[in-house]
Amino acid sequence: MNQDSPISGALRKAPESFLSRDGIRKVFAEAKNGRRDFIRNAFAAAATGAAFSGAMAESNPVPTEGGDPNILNLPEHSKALGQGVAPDGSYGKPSKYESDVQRRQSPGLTQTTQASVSFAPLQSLFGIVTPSGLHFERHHQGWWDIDPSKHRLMINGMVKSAKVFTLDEIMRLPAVSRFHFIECGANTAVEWGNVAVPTAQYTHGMISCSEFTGVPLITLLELAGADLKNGKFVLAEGADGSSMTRTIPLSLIKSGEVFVAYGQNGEMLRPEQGYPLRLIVPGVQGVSWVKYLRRIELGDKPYGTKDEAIHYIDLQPDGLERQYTSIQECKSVVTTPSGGQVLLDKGFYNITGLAWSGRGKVKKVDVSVDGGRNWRTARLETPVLSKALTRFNLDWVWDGKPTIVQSRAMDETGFVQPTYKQLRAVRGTRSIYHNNAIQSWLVQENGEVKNVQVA
Ligand SMILES: Nc1nc2c(c(=O)[nH]1)N[C@H]1C(S)=C(S)[C@@H](COP(=O)(O)O)O[C@H]1N2
Ligand SMILES: [Mo]
Repeated sequence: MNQDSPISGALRKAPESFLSRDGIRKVFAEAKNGRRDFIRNAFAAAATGAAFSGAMAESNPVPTEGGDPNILNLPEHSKALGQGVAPDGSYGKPSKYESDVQRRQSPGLTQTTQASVSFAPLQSLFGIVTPSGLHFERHHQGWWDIDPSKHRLMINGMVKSAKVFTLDEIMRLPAVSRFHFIECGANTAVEWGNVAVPTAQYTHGMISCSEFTGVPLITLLELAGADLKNGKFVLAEGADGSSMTRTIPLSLIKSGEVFVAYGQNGEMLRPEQGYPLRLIVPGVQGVSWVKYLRRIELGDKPYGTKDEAIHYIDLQPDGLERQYTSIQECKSVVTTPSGGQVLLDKGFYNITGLAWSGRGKVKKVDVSVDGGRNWRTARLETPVLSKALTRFNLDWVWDGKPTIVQSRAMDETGFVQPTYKQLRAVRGTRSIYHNNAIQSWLVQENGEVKNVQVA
């Protein structure tokens, strides 16, 4: 995170004034007033008989009589020679005008020696793929940039002979490339307590979607001579200090869905995402996607490791814990308009957002622009892929009055995303994880959008 950013500074010092609200408002206001200011300036100049001054004169050598100088004047970039290709051996970067599209840390979360979560800026993204540099992060014991030549993956347990693979050996095997979302079980957690964090980045930004490339885990198990008849579960273990260990049912692995990835969006995994090897467990909560994967053990019962006993379990109304709730249920969020954004004026807007389900494809997304009284079906953008983010869009004409915007997704199993009231009726009020309730954004009369909770 950019330590010099005034936005992040404000964030750390004054959580209540949270982020880009002001920045966004300023940008929108400038866009809106640009034309008016120009006309005003043009009139002022005409009245004093003076030429346009400073930068204005530079960019407006031709009298424009109130027209848009951005169209009337040929810009510098249309007249002169542009820059050459990026320096030899360089790696491309986004436009400098996009520099505030960043991962962000939440001032609301406990930070011990270092931050352990960063959120993806969902409100600024398009389509379904998360740029690798903006992928959310969750590190239980910090991240590492591991030397791939020294990294090893061991397959042991109920196998003929334990086998150790180097990365080169794994990359020789038949590969698959698939788009999948990864969502932390703690995504949207603070909303259980109606904390109402200000932006979609903080409410839903512990999700990302990439095209991952790697080798099905079943291939590696077969190469080690695994006892696939008597084996029931595998233990996946990471090589970082957290020794992240998770139990995964062999049935998921036998389907060929689970794979060991080295690729992400066309290049090698990012270090923050587990370079050089991570487990991809489509539809299952993020914690099972073990990063820096170093060992797979085949066994005949769940391992019940520390990470499974104390994390990612939900206390139910009856006092019992809900455990091994690993599938991420159907969920969606409107990303525009969303908290922290400001609508320019009444009129037309493209409502857009993301929907997903850990059980397969998203079948339908309905959107309400009146707090849930009426629903219209949104257009699903293609491709609609299983256990991947799905983009939806809907035409909307805002009448300028305060209103609440929501989305409600349904997946191919027929499961419909619940309201908070429905979810709490089943889960009570003591859950931390696995919140997939309908998100509400209040559009205020002045155009500012706020996070609100509707029961
Ligand atoms: N080895 C290892 N694997 C891990 C973790 C970790 O801390 N160490 N964090 C888990 C959790 S809780 C989540 S939500 C995801 C986060 O993946 P990301 O950082 O690539 O977004 O990785 C999972 N795998
Ligand atoms: Mo997580």
